[in-house]
Amino acid sequence: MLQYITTGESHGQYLATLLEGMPAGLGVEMDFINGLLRKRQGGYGRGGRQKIEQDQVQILGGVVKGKTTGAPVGFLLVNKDFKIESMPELFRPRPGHADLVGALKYQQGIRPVLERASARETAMRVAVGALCQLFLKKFGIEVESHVVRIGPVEVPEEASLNALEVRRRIEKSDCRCISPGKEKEMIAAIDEARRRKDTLGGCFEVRVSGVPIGLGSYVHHDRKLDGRLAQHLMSMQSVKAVEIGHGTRLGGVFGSEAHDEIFHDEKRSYYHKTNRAGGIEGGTSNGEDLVVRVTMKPISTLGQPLSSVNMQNKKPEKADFERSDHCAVPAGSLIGACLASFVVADAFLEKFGGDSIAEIERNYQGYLRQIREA
Ligand code: EPS
Repeated sequence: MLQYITTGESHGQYLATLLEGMPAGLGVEMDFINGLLRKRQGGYGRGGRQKIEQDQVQILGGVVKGKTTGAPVGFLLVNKDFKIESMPELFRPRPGHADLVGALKYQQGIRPVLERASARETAMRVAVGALCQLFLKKFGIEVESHVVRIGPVEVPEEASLNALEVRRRIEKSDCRCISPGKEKEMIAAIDEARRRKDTLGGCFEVRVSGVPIGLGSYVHHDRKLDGRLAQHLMSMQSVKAVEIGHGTRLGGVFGSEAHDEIFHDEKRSYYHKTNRAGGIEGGTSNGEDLVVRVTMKPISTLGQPLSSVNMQNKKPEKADFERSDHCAVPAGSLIGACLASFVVADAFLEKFGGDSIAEIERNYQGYLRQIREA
């Protein structure tokens, strides 16, 4: 239903994207979209680039008088640090980066590879995800994320938090962490990485509240909600693992400890008291919050580079180093929430789709009645 394609290089003149499939009649709050873009640039552990850029998008089409028209929505972001044409070529690929595979596969130098593999591309995905969040809000669905691990520092799980509570708890946190005590430890861990000229990865959790029963499918492999979330989140730079609900933990417990028992009362209809499934059973949302945990590896650009090979003479040399971040997990968590927003908006449109918000609203209310009466 929804599709987007991004273009642009990290140090190119622009980043841009085209989002297709957003229905007509959605109010587009530019302050909200640009607010998320600014937040993406923050987070403890970011490097020098974010002091240069002040990411803001303008809309090129698909929006008239502040509302979507149903036509593709175009976003444009102008890079201040536009210098791609004059940047030096690199010859020593960084282990863990796309440098080596990209240079060999596309038969070109490393520079064009890293310019496109750069996580700066996620600015466009945030613009898309922010619009999807505005769409979801119309139907009472909220998406938020928080950092649950940076390197060795882990935040104890608080299973009952909904997306709005997470938002309130991370509002003033540089690490997007719900625990001020743990945030101090995270900051110390990132400082230690910086001191060692090293980097740190971690894990974040995305929570989506207000999701109706029935998004996704148990019938079609490519419409399964968990599969779609995994694909989109895994496509984010540095992501190495995506877990739905208790995820890998479920491999180590009895079935009786793994599943969420079913209850019913007049007011709530069917519900669960636990949410180990992360809100998805049989590839389909079950009415509980969606809970997705995403693990990011440490950034591969190291101030103390690992061994590599000079691609000009094939001699062993240390990998190239360029200005980078020490830890991007806080920024990654915000991006992850945007990617999840895209997937949920897409699944929502698949189920209740129409050309306008008003038409979708009618479809949605009819379905909610059907579920209540079941
Ligand atoms: C990145 C390298 C750094 C990061 C960048 C991702 O950029 P630069 O080389 O300009 O210092 O800051 O991330 C962003 C610019 C961003 O906006 O997220 C890389 O090599 O992937």
